[in-house]
Amino acid sequence: MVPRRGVLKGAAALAAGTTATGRAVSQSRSNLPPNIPEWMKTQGATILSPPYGLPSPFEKNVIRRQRTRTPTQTAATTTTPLQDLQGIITPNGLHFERDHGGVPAIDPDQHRLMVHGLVERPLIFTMDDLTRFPSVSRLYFIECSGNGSWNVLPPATTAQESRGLLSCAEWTGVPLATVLAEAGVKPGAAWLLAEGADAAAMTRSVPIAKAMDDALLCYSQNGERLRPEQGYPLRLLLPGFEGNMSVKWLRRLKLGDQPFQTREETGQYSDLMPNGVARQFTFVMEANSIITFPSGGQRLHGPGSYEISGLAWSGRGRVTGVEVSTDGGRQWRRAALQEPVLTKCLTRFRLPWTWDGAPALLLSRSIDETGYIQPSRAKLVAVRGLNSHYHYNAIQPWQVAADGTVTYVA
Ligand SMILES: Nc1nc2c(c(=O)[nH]1)N[C@H]1C(S)=C(S)[C@@H](COP(=O)(O)O)O[C@H]1N2
Ligand SMILES: [Mo]
Repeated sequence: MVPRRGVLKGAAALAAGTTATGRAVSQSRSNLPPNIPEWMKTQGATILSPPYGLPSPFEKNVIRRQRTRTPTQTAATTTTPLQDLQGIITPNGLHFERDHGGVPAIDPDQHRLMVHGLVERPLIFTMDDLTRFPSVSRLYFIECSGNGSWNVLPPATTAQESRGLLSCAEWTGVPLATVLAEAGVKPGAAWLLAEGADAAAMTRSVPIAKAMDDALLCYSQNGERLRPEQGYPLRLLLPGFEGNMSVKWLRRLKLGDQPFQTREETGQYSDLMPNGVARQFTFVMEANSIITFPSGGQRLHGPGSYEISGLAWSGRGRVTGVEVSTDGGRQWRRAALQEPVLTKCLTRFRLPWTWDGAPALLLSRSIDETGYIQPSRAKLVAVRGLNSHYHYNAIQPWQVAADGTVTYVA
């Protein structure tokens, strides 16, 4: 789709010290064609330095960042740099973190999972026991229900700051249903309590239908064991549900006939409606999307061909379409969805765009397999009011100015 002349112009710009997207590169010309760059003149670094590989030092700004200043650095949150990533997988070192009591240092040999309550056989599993069950690997996103912001944020807000409590990985583990079958679920068991082995002893009630459906007990993430901050050595994963329920450092499952009314589902993680009634147990993360290029804090270097790209997702299943507008919502175009398009997983979308250099307001809206269409902020606020803290999934506009700067607007 990119006109050939545009590409050639980009190549010419390279020699002049900018990349095709206009990013300034080193002013020193000694490493540029036709010269032999300095890194070709000596041997490179030795192998195993370090034994566990790290990104290039030139990528030092692609990092998690603390979302807001919190009173402690243990009950805190970090965000994923969505604007710097390609495809749909979040590298493990960049998976967002939400910890209520810090990251415990758990020796897997001393970790146990206890299953009790309304079961035929209360059981205690070691990690070895759990990894002997038949396993599955599936790609799912995790999104904190505190992602997005009901408050209007500063113009300098980036995609990371707007929607970075969102990551996606290939998770490996044993279906929770398999482990529950081993314990034998008693008739009348309708909920289970999941408890973490952190200082917060985070606990949430999970409906038994979800436990039997697609819930996983995960021990691996993108091929390697979970990172400590993602719940090493064992976490619950409830695909499409608010991240809070995917209890990390999982140590206990107790089956009961009703919800356990923990702090996290009474004092926290409920949504106060305009009429003063609080909605409780709002599990599912509704359809959402964000344009990651161009996005807040980035800059377009002159009119011409660009590819708008972003992420769409829905906790109810597959994304069936993403529509993009470059004129603030007057006209919408269908973006291409990059395969694979998976249920309760991030989906990458792309749309070619020729920027004429005039101010543009970029929007994306995601549509899922239930037919739900991601709402505008005005529509969302009209229904939900402004008392809520969680479940903000309104369209995120980005304003492109004539000088190419991209800023957040609510
Ligand atoms: N035990 C325990 N589990 C937890 C938490 C916690 O603080 N303790 N935080 C929850 C919240 S609020 C979210 S959004 C997700 C975040 O998962 P991540 O840190 O792997 O991104 O974990 C959930 N599971
Ligand atoms: Mo969360």
